[in-house]
Amino acid sequence: MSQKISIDPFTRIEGHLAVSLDVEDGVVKDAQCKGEMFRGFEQIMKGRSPLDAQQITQRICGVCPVSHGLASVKCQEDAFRIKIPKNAQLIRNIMLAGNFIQSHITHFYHLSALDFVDVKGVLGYSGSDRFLLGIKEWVQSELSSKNLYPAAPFLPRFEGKYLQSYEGNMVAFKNYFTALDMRAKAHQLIAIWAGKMPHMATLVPGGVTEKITSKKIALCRSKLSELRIFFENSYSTDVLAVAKAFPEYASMGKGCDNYLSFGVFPDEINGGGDLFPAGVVNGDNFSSLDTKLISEQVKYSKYSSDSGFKKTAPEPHKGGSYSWIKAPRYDGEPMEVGPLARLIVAYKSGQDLEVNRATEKFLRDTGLTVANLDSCLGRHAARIVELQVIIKHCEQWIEMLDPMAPTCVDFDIPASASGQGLVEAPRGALGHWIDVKNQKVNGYECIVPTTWNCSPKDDNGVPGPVEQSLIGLTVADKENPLEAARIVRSYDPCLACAVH
Ligand code: NFE
Repeated sequence: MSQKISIDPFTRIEGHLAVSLDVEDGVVKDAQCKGEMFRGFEQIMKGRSPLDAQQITQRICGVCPVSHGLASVKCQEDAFRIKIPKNAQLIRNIMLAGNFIQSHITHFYHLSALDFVDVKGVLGYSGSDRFLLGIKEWVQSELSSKNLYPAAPFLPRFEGKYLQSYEGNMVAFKNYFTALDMRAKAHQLIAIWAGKMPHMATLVPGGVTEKITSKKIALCRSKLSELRIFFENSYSTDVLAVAKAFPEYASMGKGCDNYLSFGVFPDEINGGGDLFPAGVVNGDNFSSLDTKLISEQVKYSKYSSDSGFKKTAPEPHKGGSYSWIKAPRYDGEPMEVGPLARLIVAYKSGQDLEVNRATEKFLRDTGLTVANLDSCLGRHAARIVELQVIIKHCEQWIEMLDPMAPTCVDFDIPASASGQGLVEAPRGALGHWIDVKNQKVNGYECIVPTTWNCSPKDDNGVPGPVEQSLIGLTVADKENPLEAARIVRSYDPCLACAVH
C-alpha cells in the first residue's frame, strides 16, 4: 500500500525544512527535501560597497556566521589581491575553531540527541541531583497542565525505542543543559577576537582589526581548556554511548557516496597546508578540487533563471518545483558535504594527516569500518573525530600569536575585480563569489553546505544526498517516522543558510 508521510517542520530550530516521503509497504520509494522560504541575500548585496559584504552575509545565519564572514573576506581578498599577515590567519583559525565547537555541541545536544535520549526517563529519576529533581518536578507539572505543548521543547516527540540505560539518559539529559553554558563559552572565546558574537565586528578584508595582548591570550587559553574538558568528558562519551546503544544506525542513512571538501584551517604547523584538505571523492576515487565544475541546477527549484552559476530569479509558482533550495552539482554529480565529507576526503587523499590517524584510531577503538562511516552514526562520529584534532591545533595556534606583529594590512578597492572565497563551515563546503564594478558589488553568489546536502532533484532527476539517504529506508511506524528524523538530522541541516 502506498502512503505519504510529511514531516514539517523538520528541524528543531530553523524550522523551514519539510520532508515528504512516498512509502510503499513500509519502505521509502521517493523522498522530497523542501526548503520552504526565500531570503535573497545575493540580491541585497547588489550596488553596495564590497566592504558591507562580510557584515551582511554573516547575517545569513547565527549558527555559522564565522564561516560566512570568512568566505566573504576571502572572496574580497582574492579579488583585491590581498595577502593577510600570519597573525590574522591564526586569529581566523581560532575563531573558526570556536565556531566548530559551538556548532557541533549545539547539533548533538540541542538538535539531535533528543532523538536518542529518553527525556521521559527523568520522570523515574530517584537520585539526589537537585537540578535533575527540579527538571523532574517541572516535567510532571507540565504534563498535568492544560498547556498546548506541555514540556516543550522536549515533548511532543516521535515515539519509538530510546536509550534504555537509566544512567546514560540522566547523564546525557543533564549535559543538554551544561551544553548551553558551553555554547556561551565558545561564543566568548570567539568574541575575544571578534568584539562580539554572533556576527563578528573585527573581521575585514586584509585581516582582523583586534589587537593581540597577553591578557586576551590567557583568556582564550582558559575558555578553550573548559571546552576541551566538556568535549572529552561529555560530548565524546555521550556520542559513543548512543553509538553503542544503536549499532544499527552505523549501516543506516548511507548518502550519495560522493564527497566534497573545500579544505580548511591553513596550518603553519602543517607547513601551511590545510588541516583538512580540499578535494572530491567519488566512490573510492579522490581528485583535486576544480570549482569550475560547480553548477546550480534548478529544474525542481522555485527559480525562473536557468541552471548554471550566479543566476537567481525567484519564481514561487514554477510548475513542478518543490523547493527554494537549488541543486548544486559538481561535474554533474550530487555531493555530500560536512564533517563526514572532510574525513572521507582526507582519508581517500592518501596523505599523511593527523585527521587520518584520528580516524584510524576511532575505527580501531569502536570496531567500525570506513564503510560504516557512511551512515547516520558516522556523521555524528565524524564531528567528534574532527573536533579532537581541531581543539589540539587550536591550543597551538593560540601559543603562536605574536602581540608585536600586525593583524591586518591596508588595501585599495580596484574599479573592477572578481574573486572566490572558499572555506569549510561546520556543516561543510561554503563558497562566496563576488563581482565588483565601479567599486560596487555587481554580483554576489553563495553556495552553502545545506544547499548541497538538502538539494532537491537535479535536472536529470537525480535526488540530493539527504533524499538518497531516505530512499530505501524502512519506516516501522508511519505515525512516528523516527528513523527518518534521526537520519536527516545527522546531516545537521540549516535551512536559513540553505535558502539564504
Ligand atoms: Ni546556518 Fe551554515 C554551517 C553555512 S549550513 S549553519 O555550518 O554555511 O548551510
